[in-house]
Amino acid sequence: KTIVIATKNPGKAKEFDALFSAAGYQVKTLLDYPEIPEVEETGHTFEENARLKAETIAHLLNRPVLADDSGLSVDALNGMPGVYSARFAGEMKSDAANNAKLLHELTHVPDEDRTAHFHCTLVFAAPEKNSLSVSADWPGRIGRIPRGDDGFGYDPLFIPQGMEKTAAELSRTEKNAISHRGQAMKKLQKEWRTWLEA
Ligand code: ITT
Ligand code: NA
Repeated sequence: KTIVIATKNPGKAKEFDALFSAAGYQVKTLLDYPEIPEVEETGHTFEENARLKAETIAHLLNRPVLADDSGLSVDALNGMPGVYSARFAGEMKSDAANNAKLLHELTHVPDEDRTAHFHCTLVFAAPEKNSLSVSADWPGRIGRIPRGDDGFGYDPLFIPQGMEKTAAELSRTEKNAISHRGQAMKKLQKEWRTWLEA
């Protein structure tokens, strides 16, 4: 039993691996389907982009596909980078460059104004079915120095609410238990097997 995750981001894929392998499913990603063309993220919301990725690729592969569109919204930046999180510093998509740009933009922002949240929307699409969609947020604040080697993306700068550690200092299990993606998966978990196996 296989579920295709419509992502080329290995950091995301690893988090889904843990979540689906517990249910006896094997996770594949777009890295296993090099023939699938890039789906341009032309939407203005996480929901639109996740739906676009999931439904386009489910149609191309004629099998169930889960897409994740996620990002970081920083209050002092009016919600940026938001849906532009992956390409904040440019199309080259380096996590280090994105983190450096974020720190630079927040240089003069005091600690109490560095609040932010991660958002995750998951859309599960399958041939002949209406897609399932769930979302969740993870509140926190942006630190001043990157810390930690686990996780991916903005994790070394994101300090979850009520914690001192950054998200990159949490183990994958600890992060999944509380993150935007973990919470969205928990919502999906209530519905996806009945939906998929019906
Ligand atoms: P795919 O479209 O191939 O899935 P992507 O990285 O382009 O990969 P998104 O458009 O959803 O995916 O961008 C999400 C970006 O938001 C991601 O590149 C990170 O920079 C950031 N992000 C999302 N979830 C995160 C998390 O759990 N920890 C740290 N950063 C995260
Ligand atoms: Na993206």
